[in-house]
Amino acid sequence: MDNKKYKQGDLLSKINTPEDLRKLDKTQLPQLSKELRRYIVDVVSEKGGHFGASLGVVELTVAIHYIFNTPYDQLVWDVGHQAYGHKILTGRKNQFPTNRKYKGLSGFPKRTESIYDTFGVGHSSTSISATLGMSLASKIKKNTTKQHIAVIGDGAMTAGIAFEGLNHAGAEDTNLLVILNDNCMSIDPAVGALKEYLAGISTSKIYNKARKKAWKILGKISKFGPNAQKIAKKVESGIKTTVLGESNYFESLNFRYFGPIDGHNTEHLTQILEDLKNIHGPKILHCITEKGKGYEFAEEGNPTQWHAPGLFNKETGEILAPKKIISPPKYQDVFGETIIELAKINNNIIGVTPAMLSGSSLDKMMDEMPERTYDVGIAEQHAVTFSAGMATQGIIPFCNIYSTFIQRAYDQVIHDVAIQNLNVVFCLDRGGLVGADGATHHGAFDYAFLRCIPNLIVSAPMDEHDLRNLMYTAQKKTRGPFSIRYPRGKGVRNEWRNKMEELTIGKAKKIQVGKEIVVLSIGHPGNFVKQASKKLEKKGISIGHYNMIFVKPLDEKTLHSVCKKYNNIITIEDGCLKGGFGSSILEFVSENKYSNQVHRLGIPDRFIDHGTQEELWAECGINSTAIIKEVESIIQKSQISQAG
Ligand SMILES: Cc1ncc(C[n+]2csc(CCOP(=O)(O)OP(=O)(O)O)c2C)c(N)n1
Repeated sequence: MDNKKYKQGDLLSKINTPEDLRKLDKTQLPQLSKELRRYIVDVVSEKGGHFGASLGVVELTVAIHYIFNTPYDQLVWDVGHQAYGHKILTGRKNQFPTNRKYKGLSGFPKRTESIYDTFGVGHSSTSISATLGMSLASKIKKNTTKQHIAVIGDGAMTAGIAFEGLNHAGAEDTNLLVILNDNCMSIDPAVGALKEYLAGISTSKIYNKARKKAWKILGKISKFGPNAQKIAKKVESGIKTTVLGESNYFESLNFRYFGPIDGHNTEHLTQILEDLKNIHGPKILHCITEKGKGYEFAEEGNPTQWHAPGLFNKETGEILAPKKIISPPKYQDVFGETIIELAKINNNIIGVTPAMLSGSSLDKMMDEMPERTYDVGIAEQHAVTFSAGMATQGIIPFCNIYSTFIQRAYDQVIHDVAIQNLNVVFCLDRGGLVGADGATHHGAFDYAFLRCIPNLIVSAPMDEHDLRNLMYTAQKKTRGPFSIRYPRGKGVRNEWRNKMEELTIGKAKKIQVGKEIVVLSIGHPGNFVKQASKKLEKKGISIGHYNMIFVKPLDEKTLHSVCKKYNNIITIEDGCLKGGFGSSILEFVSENKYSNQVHRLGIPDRFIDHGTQEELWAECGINSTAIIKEVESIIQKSQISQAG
């Protein structure tokens, strides 16, 4: 790992923990924020990672750690992609350049990494529930001094679980502060009615005028001693009922709503946070921030692009790998182009994404056919049931969800789609090991948790042509639920726009015939098998290979002939070994009383951290080297046993 030292600035260089930060004078906080921001720009431009969100919360991060007694006070970052400043201020400054690298810091807060990371995150919208849990635990322990703070974005606030947390928290008398970090953006522009509502509050002139006056009084409430609570309540309800009426969303859930305030003003932020410390019960502080704040190219550019821009030239703002179709293309782009092609010939097709418009490349369809493309917010459960509703009316939704995020909607897949045998096409992007996002984001479990669901077709393409053919097949006739799972990153073909053809459901493709050993692959690892067999051929070893395409239904006819022809079957999948594709082959062999040896390659039974996909595949034994090793070991063992 390269050990380049990054400049830290006079103040930042002296800060290792929030305790050091608290020794600063309040007037030094803007300078510290500047240095922190510059350090993030310097490192992320050269090392990659999430970007705009962390820059947007620099002042908020400094203010929270300055005012609250972390780690005693419990701070939870929602999603955690914006927590780089937090990591740097909480003992990980010098390791920050290893962020998201193999064996380096995780890109998200992680309990095993730091005592300041109170809750592991990565998937969104958990912060309110988790913090409420912590605050009620404090109550059970009769601890009335501990503060519990959730920082959640306006995008994350669109998820059902965030509402569930608010709903519960509003009915509990605990010491909970929710800081709503409102930058009007998810990864793509925020969507939905809540966005309109928040924009309404933020721009209401009468409200803001009244609020400013009220804050002047509220700023002094801590000096009112025992009467502080009463006075604060009076002032707030004064402005809220006159200006917002009874309709304040958060107030109606029994939260006390403060704001909106400028989330980039450390003086104001620290003053308000100090005041809020003295107000008991569930409260929400609405902060307005700007994604990419303080880095002119991000401020002026496209915030979606600056969410996670990859490497860039910090002086010129040039993004080194701009988003365009490359060759071979990314699987997501093949999906994004193909759905448009299909939607042009089939009027019933629509596209659905829960907040991953550009990540799934469904933004292409949104540009071309906005009336047939739905970004429903960070709401995977809703995306699935909404698609189910559409399907009852003969529409064919292509519901694109990252493999890891469909875990959120498991019941909806079973209850709302599969039981009713509805024709929803699940396009599961980022299947398998995804790389730098790590354990929270690997799409490791989908084969295992989908293949046990009746009615559901479970498939995975080996390359771009398979993907296009599967998409074509899924909409060609009504077949019930159909899942197509593909990996993060590039495919393998420069010429990928084949003339699409209908596949036979549950039919494997024979790639080559071999002698003793056959490899059954599902999905993109089939390409590793191709590489391995070329190398093995040079050593005079010939292996059979089938690209199974379908995990369910399995191609039983092919499997019977495979079991009769080959003694040794190697299975390979970029998915968990427990219960996955290889397990389905073991079941087949056992249930049909064959005596083949089945050797499974795939993700072992533990959570895999972050790194490049290549590093992680190597760690798990999902690559051509692992296949060659397995083949040679089988040969060696069988020769030994033959000799014996
Ligand atoms: C359940 C889930 N779905 C999707 C994502 C992908 N994702 C990561 S960050 C993000 C946007 C979050 O927006 P917001 O909370 O407003 O934070 P911001 O980036 O604007 O600061 C999304 C959709 C996720 N992490 N978790």
